[in-house]
Amino acid sequence: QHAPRVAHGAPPSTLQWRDACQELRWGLLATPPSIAPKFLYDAHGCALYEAITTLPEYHLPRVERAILDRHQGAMLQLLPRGAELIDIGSGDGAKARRWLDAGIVRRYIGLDIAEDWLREVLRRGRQRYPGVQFDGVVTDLTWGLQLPLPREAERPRIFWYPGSSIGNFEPAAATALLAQMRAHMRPGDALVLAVDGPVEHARMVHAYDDAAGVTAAFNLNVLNVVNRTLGASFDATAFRHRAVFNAEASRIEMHLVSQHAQAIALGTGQVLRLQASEHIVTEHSYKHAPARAEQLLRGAGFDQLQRFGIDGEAYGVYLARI
Ligand code: AVJ
Repeated sequence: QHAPRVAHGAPPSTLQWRDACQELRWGLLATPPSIAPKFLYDAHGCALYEAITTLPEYHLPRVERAILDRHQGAMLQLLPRGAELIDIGSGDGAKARRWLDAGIVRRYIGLDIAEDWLREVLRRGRQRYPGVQFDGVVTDLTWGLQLPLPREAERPRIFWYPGSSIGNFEPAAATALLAQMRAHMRPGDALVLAVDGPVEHARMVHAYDDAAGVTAAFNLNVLNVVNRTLGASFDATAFRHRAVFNAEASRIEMHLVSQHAQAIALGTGQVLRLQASEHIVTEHSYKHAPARAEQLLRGAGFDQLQRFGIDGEAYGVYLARI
């Protein structure tokens, strides 16, 4: 197999942010002020997120593993062999190993915003699975799916989007992203998508506001990212982490609540003024009940859907085909 190729997904030319600074400034000066969740994931943020995934309160990864362990055999019956596996948000690469170990993958294509992590995943993968071609695309999914691949693949395709990260997209944007995956698929191909659903209120809130304060540190760290990116002057000690469940929208919202009236220089001449208890939104994490998850997938053009779950849990792993 040849050495991994790493492409860069470019943003579409129209109506897009010129750069991260412009996007951050635009969000911070909006009402309510917001910071897109992708900015949570600098090196320190990635390490904190890894720590979140091992917290007792953050049940999502455990439930997802239980579902996949229970149903992997049934899913393998439905997945193509000799496939191209497109790992959406490859992260540390660990979640794709289940499919690589099952021997159904001939080519792996990792998509991630973090180039260093992606290169490391490709390097290790190539060592561990010598029969598989490893390639990657450095890309920001909030720009849409930048997939420099022919729509007509030589091999069957599996899109793998675990972790319920689709929940960070507003529902219309989630459907649009899934439709872009659909456009790269043919009959026989599959999308395997994990979607978290609503559970008991306290359980949801604690999952995003843990006793050890790891999620609080993760959320507050985004202010360091903004300071570095813009040359802004946020004081993280002047904010408090808050997680609320917005029942009407069925989403967890992470906020940074201003502890007193303050004026923050954004490093561009612009100033953000916040009153005490005003907040900045840093994340929406949608909790889609099965009917809503299926609606997202059908809206994106998938009409063969299978849901895999476990009793008593709202988390679903969906296998969608066209
Ligand atoms: C990575 C988007 C799936 O929404 O549960 C975890 C991120 N935020 N704790 C989620 C997150 C706070 C996570 N996703």
